[in-house]
Parts: sequence; C-alpha cells; structure tokens
Amino acid sequence: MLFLTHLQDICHAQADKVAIELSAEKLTYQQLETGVQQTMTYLLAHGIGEGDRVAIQLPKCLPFVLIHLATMRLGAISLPLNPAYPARETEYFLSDADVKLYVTAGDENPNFASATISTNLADFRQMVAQFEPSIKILPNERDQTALMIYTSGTTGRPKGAQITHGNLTANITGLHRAWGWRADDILLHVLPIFHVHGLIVALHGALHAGATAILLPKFTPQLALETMVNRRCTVFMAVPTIHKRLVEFEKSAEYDLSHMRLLTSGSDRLPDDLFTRYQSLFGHTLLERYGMTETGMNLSNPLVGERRVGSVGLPLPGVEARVVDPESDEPLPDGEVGEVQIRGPHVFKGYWRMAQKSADAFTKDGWLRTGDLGLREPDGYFTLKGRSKDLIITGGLNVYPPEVELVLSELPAVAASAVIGCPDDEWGEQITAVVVLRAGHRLTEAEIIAFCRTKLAAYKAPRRVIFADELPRNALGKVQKARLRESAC
Ligand code: MCA
Repeated sequence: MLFLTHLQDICHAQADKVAIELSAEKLTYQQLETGVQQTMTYLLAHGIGEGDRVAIQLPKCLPFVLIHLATMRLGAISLPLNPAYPARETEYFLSDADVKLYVTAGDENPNFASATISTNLADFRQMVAQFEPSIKILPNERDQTALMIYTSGTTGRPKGAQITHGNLTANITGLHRAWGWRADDILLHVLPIFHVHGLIVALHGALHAGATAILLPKFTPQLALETMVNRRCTVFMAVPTIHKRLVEFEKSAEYDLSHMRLLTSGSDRLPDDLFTRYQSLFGHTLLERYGMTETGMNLSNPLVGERRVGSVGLPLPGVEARVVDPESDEPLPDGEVGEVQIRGPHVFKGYWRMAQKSADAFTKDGWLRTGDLGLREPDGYFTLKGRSKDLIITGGLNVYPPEVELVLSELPAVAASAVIGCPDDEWGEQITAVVVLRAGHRLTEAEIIAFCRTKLAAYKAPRRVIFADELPRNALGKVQKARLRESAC
C-alpha cells in the first residue's frame, strides 16, 4: 500500500490521537486528514493538477506539512525550499522546476510569490476552512513523482531529484521494519523539513507509524533535552553537529534519557569520539545510517545487534548495496575500497528535465552511482571512506564547490578560485575559498564573504578566504584540490 493511502487509513483508525505538534499548535490525525483535504480543494482552486510543481518555501510550521501532503495527494509535485535561500537561488529553482504555485510566508522572496500564506496554523485553517474537505483522491501510481528535492552537482547547477510515491513508500516501510517504529513512539523532531532527513526519514516515518511527532521550530540543546525528558520522547534523529552540541551542553549530564529507545545519526560522518562520548554521557549507542537525497535511506546499523563505531551498517530491507571499481563498475572483494552503488525500489527515477545526467547516474544494470567511497566487511557491514565527487558537508548540509566558485568568478577582481572543505570540529567541514586576485586588484576576505552571502544561502558562503599567487593544477589544467587541502587546511 502506498504511503499516502496508508496514512489516510491511520488518520481514520487513530482519529483523536495527536499526530503533530509544534509550539502550542497541535493536529490530531483526524484534523490532519481534514486539513489535508481542505488544502487539496484550496490547491485545486489555484489550478493545481496532476504533475504540477508546488514550491513551498516556509519556515518549519504545520501549514507546510498540510500543503506538502495535500500537493502529493493531488498527484502534484511537492517542492520544498530552504527559506534561507536568497532571491537569486530561489528564482533558479522556481524557473527550473517551472513551478505553478509558489507558496511563501511573505517575508521570504515575496516578489515571486503566487500564494502568500500565514504560517500560523489557526489562520491557515481559517483560510482553508471555506473549502469543502470532500476530496478523496489518492495517487495510485508507484512511478508518479511525489516530491522534488534539489541537490547541487559537480557542474554547479542544482538538479531536481524526482522522488516517486513508490520511492517514499519503499523508504518508509524499510525503515519501519528496521527501526521498529511503533504507534506509541514520540519523536522529537529538530531538523529542517525541506530535506530528506527531516521530511521523509523523521516526519513521514512518525506519521506512517501513527506515532506523535513533536516539532521544534529551531534546535537548541536545552530545549531539545528538556522536551525529550518532559514529554517522554522515545525517538530522536539528528546530524553529528547537533549530537555534538548536546554532548557539549554544560548541563547535559542532568538529563536522564534512559526512557528513550532510539537515537539516530546521519547526513554526515559521525566522528568515533562523539559516538563513545555519547555512550558514556547518555548511556545510548547512536545508530548511524547512510542515505542520500536520490535514494532516501540505504544502509543502517541494526536496532538489535552490533552498532559498529565508524560503520554505516547493513543494507535496509529491500536495498541492494555493493562496492565496485568506479572505472569498470565491476564488484570488488570485501575489504577493498571502491564506489558504493545502490539499487532498489527506493532509488529515485531521475533528475528533472536532465535526461543525460539521469542516465549517467546509473550503471547499465540500474545501479545508482553514489559517488561515495567505501568498503564492505566480510560480515556485511559497510564503512564509508570518503567521496569521489567534489562535495563538502557542513553541519549535515551538502555544498558543491562549483556552485560557490561560480559566484566567486562573478567578482571582477578574482582571476581564479578553488573552494575546499577543511576539517572543522563544529561543522565537520568548513568552507574555505582559495582565491587568486588579478594583478593590480584588491579585495579583502570580508568583502569576498559578504559578496557570497548576497548570492548564496549563508551556510554555503566561505567562512575563510586564503589568497594565493596561483592554484596547483595538473597537466590538464585541473585544480588539484587534494594538494590545496594539504597546504590550506
Ligand atoms: C547554520 N549555519 C551553518 C549551518 N547551519 N553554517 C554551516 N553549515 C551549516 N549547516 C550558520 C548560519 O549561517 C549562522 O551563521 C550560524 O551558523 C548560526 O545560524 P543558525 O541558524 O542559528 O544555526 P543553527 O540553528 O545553530 O543550525 C545549525 C544546525 C543546522 C542545527 C546544525 O545547520 C541544521 O539543522 N542542520 C541539519 C541539516 C539537515 O537536516 N541535513 C539533512 C540533509 P552567521 O550568523 O554567520 O550567518 S538530507 C541528507 O543529508 C541525506 C539524505 C541524509 O542522509 O540525511
């Protein structure tokens, strides 16, 4: 049964149970279903039909969830966008996706908005209350795109990953089995809901189980720990930067988390010392797992059994994983490092209107080339060993250097630039730009950073700029980033 059909059944079966709450706002499963149906009628009134793209650029709020679910229920495509994107980035997504409806709260990029809504649940419900909750449409095609999430690429141009109803369903049913989701679970949700981790793994996961999700609009260690304890939460999902802040919070030892049953980590490599510090401080062994936007979740340490430090675990139910020689796509023996490739019903159907890039992403046998390097142990556990693609992960967010280099090249004083990730205690990696200025031109580090921040979301902008006379290049003229990292980091 598809995720949305299953969710509708849950809404009927557990009508009075709280599905989601955020600050003082709550939605029971029945209110969720009614709100989704009214929002569907509202979207229809805006001309939204099957296959149309609806961009949602809202802060973390319950109207976001209603619009997202209603869009997918209509057979249209939900396109969540980070509210931190400046106008230029937003404009690219809206035009590339050929968006029919762009929903914003009004304070973010209102110039392009085709619908401005209140993020206050009471106001939103009042607005949609005039629409009859009479629609019973449910998509039934596994292959139909439900959701589109942009990922940047090595060319610097972000690509819309098309995630189908079948993909969503495969992901959530696999995780349900592997992590033992239960209806009496209470999820503490601290992540943004415009990415796979916060939206599919955490939020969809809780709703699929008929559990309760408590959403915090913004993560702070104190509020997260207080909520886990006071609300008797059972499940928590986060990225390493967040787990680190919990461990380092000065009062963390005062919180007893023994009632929790599952704490997961993902989106970036979990440092070994954080894994062990967490164990000794909270008495919980973090469950590390591995996924990507194009697939959702692939590998996970087990709920029951060894959660191996430094490993991302075993293939989830329904997932095939292998390690190959990236040149030949031939499988490698256990213990040898190669490219991790993934196959299964959870793998996306391709990039939006980029046929060649979509074809290049797969081998001829339908394996997805992840671009991540790793090895398989003889007992089936996988360990990641870096990336073959030029990618930086900062605080659990992916940044592709070419995107930043493109912005730097717009500065007339910049002759050449290379963007690299330097190891960073807080964020995992810190975005560092190595810049060569044109003769006779002057530009300071602060001016370069400020310029990038006008064009890119702040987390993508360099935190540090190093000036160089030239960049190390190979015989083909390609910048040798490994050498740069050695000298600059
Ligand atoms: C915020 N800042 C950052 C980041 N986030 N800098 C670098 N990297 C970041 N990720 C900067 C802001 O620009 C600001 O700088 C300063 O930090 C404080 O901003 P604030 O908004 O207060 O930050 P925060 O609330 O403390 O956020 C940190 C965070 C957040 C909670 C760790 O980044 C976060 O929620 N990360 C999780 C991302 C995530 O969900 N990723 C999943 C992707 P200034 O003041 O100078 O402007 S899905 C995925 O990766 C795959 C599929 C998977 O497997 O999960």
